[in-house]
Amino acid sequence: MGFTKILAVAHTAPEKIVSNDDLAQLMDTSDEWIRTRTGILQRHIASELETTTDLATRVAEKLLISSGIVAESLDFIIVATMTADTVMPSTAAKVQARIGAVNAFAYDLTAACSGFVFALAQADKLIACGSYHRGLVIGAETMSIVLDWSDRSTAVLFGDGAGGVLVDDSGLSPLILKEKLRTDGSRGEKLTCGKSPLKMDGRAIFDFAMRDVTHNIAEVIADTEVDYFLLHQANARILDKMSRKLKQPREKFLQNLQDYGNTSAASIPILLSEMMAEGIVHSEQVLLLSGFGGGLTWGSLLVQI
Ligand code: 4VN
Repeated sequence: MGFTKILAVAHTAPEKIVSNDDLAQLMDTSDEWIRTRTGILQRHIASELETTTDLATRVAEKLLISSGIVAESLDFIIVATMTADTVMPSTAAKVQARIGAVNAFAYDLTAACSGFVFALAQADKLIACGSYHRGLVIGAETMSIVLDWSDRSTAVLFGDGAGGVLVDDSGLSPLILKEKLRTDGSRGEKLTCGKSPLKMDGRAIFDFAMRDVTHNIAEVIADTEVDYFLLHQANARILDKMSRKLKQPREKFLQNLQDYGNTSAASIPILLSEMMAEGIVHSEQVLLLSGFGGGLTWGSLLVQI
């Protein structure tokens, strides 16, 4: 009956790893180009049998095991994804069935790379309203399904994976100290996916991240001392430039995109889970989570986990 609290974090990725050199066999690119322009060294790619639902379910199972909570006690499941296996039923509904969360309502949230941030903000409000006490917030993607493998400007950037958190209402103080979620549908055409494979105006999205997202982060942090920045893992050069623009040490911008590429809605929860497992991120710290991408959507949460 208190504030939202993160009780468990978990992540997973397909076993198959594809290196930059592997990609250079398939298209006219090189490890040198990908590494220097993006910071990405490898990505995980789903096998033909592995779906977004499989990845999301694996995260859900890990969250239940590590928290010792039974599926029947969950009140909601939100899966942030832009690569649902089917539009209907939703990924979240399939996860609900697979884990036996018979008392949970479940739905997918589509906000591209901002999906996890939007979903966590929403879960916090579900808990704040007092009607729901426990739930899962998962970001899960098989970007490999929606890529144009003949387009070297996008195919090298993305990867597959899933991450998530189990939240309940046992917090003694607010999880979210400040938030600001944004959308500009008028620039939606700069990054599209759906009826045809993913297409991106790289220059426009890069500029959007540098201008609008940096401004949004600055607004949310104001003069708060932030321990770590967990930003959408799109491109290491973005993180370099943002740290300079925000006048924050680059070491505070956690990064794992070298191992995963851009996993869209999964990138922030995978990063959070890895950094907590390594003991770099822990409770009491103040974190800035920021997602940004298709829609265009963007948003930042200042959280104390
Ligand atoms: C946020 C961003 C990106 C993104 C945009 C451009 C870009 C990633 C363009 C220039 C190219 C290297 C790659 Cl900032 C994507 C998303 C979508 O999740 C969100 N890379 N690049 C070069 O020539 O250096």
